[in-house]
Amino acid sequence: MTYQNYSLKQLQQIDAAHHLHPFTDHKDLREAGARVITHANGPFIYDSEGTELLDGMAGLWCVNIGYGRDELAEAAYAQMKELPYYNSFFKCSTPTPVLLSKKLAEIAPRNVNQVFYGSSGSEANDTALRLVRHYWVLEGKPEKNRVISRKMAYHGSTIAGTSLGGMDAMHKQLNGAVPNIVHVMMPYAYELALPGESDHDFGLRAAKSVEDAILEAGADKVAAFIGEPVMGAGGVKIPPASYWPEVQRICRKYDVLLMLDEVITGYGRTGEWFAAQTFGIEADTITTAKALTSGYQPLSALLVGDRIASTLVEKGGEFNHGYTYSGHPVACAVALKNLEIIEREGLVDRVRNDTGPYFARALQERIAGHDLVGEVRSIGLMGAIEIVRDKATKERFLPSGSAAVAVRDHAIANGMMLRATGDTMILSPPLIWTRDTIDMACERIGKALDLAQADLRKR
Ligand code: PXG
Repeated sequence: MTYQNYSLKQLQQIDAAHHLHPFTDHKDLREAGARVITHANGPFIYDSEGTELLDGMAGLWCVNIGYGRDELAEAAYAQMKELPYYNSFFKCSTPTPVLLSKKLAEIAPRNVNQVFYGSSGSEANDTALRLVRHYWVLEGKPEKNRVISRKMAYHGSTIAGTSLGGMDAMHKQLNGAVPNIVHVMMPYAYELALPGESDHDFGLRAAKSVEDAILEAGADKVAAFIGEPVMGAGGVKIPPASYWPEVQRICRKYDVLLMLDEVITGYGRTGEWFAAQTFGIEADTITTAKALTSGYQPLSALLVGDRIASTLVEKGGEFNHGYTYSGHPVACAVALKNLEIIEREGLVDRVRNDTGPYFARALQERIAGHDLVGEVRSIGLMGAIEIVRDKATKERFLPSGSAAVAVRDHAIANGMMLRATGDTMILSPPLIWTRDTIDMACERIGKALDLAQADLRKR
């Protein structure tokens, strides 16, 4: 690779001069210089200086089968030689999206049998929003066009994704969202449950906020509810068991479509192929991306339930929507190989029966007791650690988010890549992690917590 002719300083200077990064303060970045990741293998990533880091984030919630898989590179190479690109517009198709769609219909919940492709989670959510609104137009109810989402939801960064999402900082910069999207409370018991309120009751109350929003707008005006089964970027917020069944009951009662965003939870993360299966949810659309290819190629798949798909077919007429790269043959070839590897290695079952429960126990037994930790929680291989100043009162350190950044910085210095979001550390490792890898991670995180605590005491 030609980058080897450049020093880290040179790469950082060129990066600062020419490369605008996502979700980045470019003034800060210029001062600090980017960390340049150059290669990776299995569960480890390496920077330009040769530092090895255990990747606790699977890239960005996506590299589920780990790094360095020759089989995926070979699948891409073979497909590029045979047919690098052809479109799937104008009654054309290519073989790999056809076969991938069949595979996805096999592993998806029973009521889901159709797939619409894009290149990112944001695009797939754009498709989902267009599709549910189009559905109600086809059903003769064009006024049923509002969507209910949740505060702190993350549904991507395009205008539709940002509008569906519930991140205040993003909405402020949007300065004018897609209309008719409202945001209700999130099912986050740690901060929002009332004193003495059980998890069960809190889950029902959070679900009730969905019903309240439907009633306020009028059921004949509400197209759909959208939610991440477990809120990811918002801080791995795992809803109480009572939440999803109640949300589903409410959606059915008022004939409101249920849209799941499984961009993070899809393809094994919660110990089933999809979190819809973990929580027993029957959804009308399921947005997926990321681990569909383990991040080796950009690809998203909007899984479309029978109710919407059959209306599209029965009513006919063109759905005026699609992307140049919808069903990209190379990305789909890579996805097929990725799903084959997940199956062959039994990674979903391993998360459900072995590493998921082991991860939960390890966080509980080795991290939860630390003075800085208010709560740990996990589902499958997806976890959160709440950083607090006072365990009993849940008081946070000020300024907000600073303690979690201190933990993260010490973690990275100790060979562990994990992320801070607000005052929460989040973990989403590759599904190839074993019990030994989990032990290694807990040891490094424990050390980072100790070192951060020493710093915070000095402040
Ligand atoms: N939905 C969900 C639930 C996501 O997590 C998207 C949609 C958008 O996908 P694309 O492929 O358009 O990025 C995501 C993406 C973070 C972080 O900081 C998370 C995401 C993206 C960027 C940063 O945790 N998730």
